[in-house]
Amino acid sequence: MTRLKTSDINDISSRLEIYNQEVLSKTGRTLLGIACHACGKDEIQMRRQIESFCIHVVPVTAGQGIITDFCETVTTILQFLGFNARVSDLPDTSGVALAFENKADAIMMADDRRFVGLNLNTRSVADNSEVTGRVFAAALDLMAKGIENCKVLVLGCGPVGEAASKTLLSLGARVSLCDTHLLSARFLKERLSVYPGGNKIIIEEDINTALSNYGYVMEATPSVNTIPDEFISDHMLVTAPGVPLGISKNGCQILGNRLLHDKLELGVAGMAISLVL
Ligand code: 2YH
Repeated sequence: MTRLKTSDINDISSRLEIYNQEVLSKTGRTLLGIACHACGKDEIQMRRQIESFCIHVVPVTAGQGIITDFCETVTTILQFLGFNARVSDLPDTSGVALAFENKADAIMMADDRRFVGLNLNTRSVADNSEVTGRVFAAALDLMAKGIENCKVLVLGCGPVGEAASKTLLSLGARVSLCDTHLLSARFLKERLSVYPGGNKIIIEEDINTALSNYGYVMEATPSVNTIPDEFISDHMLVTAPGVPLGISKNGCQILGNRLLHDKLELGVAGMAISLVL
């Protein structure tokens, strides 16, 4: 699991408007729009609800401790979307207590293993890995103008790839799995076999051969150079929640508008929307 660094996130806040426009031009929807699409929620109805939805973002000192700018950046993303969000004045247990005492609707907090949103009224939990997979799969659906019946290669069979695969199956895509650990792909295929379309999942054992055969790719690995430049075709569409990104700078230029990648924004948007009733 990748632990975010301050250098990964410290320009997110100042670039949110630019990123929102970029996302709009690539998918036809804003950050909020993609998050609503991923959660099956109506954007106009959501807009009305979120301004009164109060989220405390609680710093966590456990494990490797505070990441400078992490809570501030999460809060800025939430405020940009229209939520009533703030960084808690207190960390850890005291911050959680303060959120309850102040009647916040939700908390967001992360340690070294999990980044979660907790709805304090409904007890629902939004897990960053799960929601990120779901949101980037929904974004691929938008970029493809409908992913139904399309072959999609999911690179990485961890929690993000698993959630993405479930969403892609629910959208009617034909999912293929690829992971450097073949057993991870096999176990995931087994888990997904109970979902509609899950019995048709293919495991691709050789990533480079696979890349030549797919126009739609979900890059959900924590590795660099998973999609080498020479395997980027002119029609390939890629959504990439993986950190670090598995595509070179040159590869990003080749893909241009056919690549959607970020380290925090879409995941946080999806978590927040899935917390709202
Ligand atoms: O980056 C992380 C973990 N790798 C969780 C990722 C889940 N997809 N955690 C952030 C830690 C934040 C820190 N405790 C803080 O500043 O509060």
